[in-house]
Amino acid sequence: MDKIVVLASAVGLIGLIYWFFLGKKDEGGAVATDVKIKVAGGYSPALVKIPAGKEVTITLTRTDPTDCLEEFVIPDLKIKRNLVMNKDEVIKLKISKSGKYEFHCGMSMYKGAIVAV
Ligand SMILES: [Cu+2]
Repeated sequence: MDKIVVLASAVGLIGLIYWFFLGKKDEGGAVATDVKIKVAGGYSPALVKIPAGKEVTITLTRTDPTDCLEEFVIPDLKIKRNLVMNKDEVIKLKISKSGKYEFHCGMSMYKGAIVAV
């Protein structure tokens, strides 16, 4: 009987460890109000988490001369910005409704998303 209890708690603990480490990775990092995204051959990070209902600053820095990356679009928020090479573009926003807001370059080749939680 004791062995079963030990085994059950060991399995439970392993599950908890997996959940803790792997679960977090899937969510794309911690919730932040000051987000920096590098734009070069795509977006890094491509998935950012922000708190819903709070003012958030997103800073985009483009170091890739690819024409199409010049345009940055968040369709659901009606945001469209031109990213000048090596110059920070600051977007301030407040998303009241939690959810996933996708963004992409001018021709939707590169994609990412903002998740408001
Ligand atoms: Cu593109």
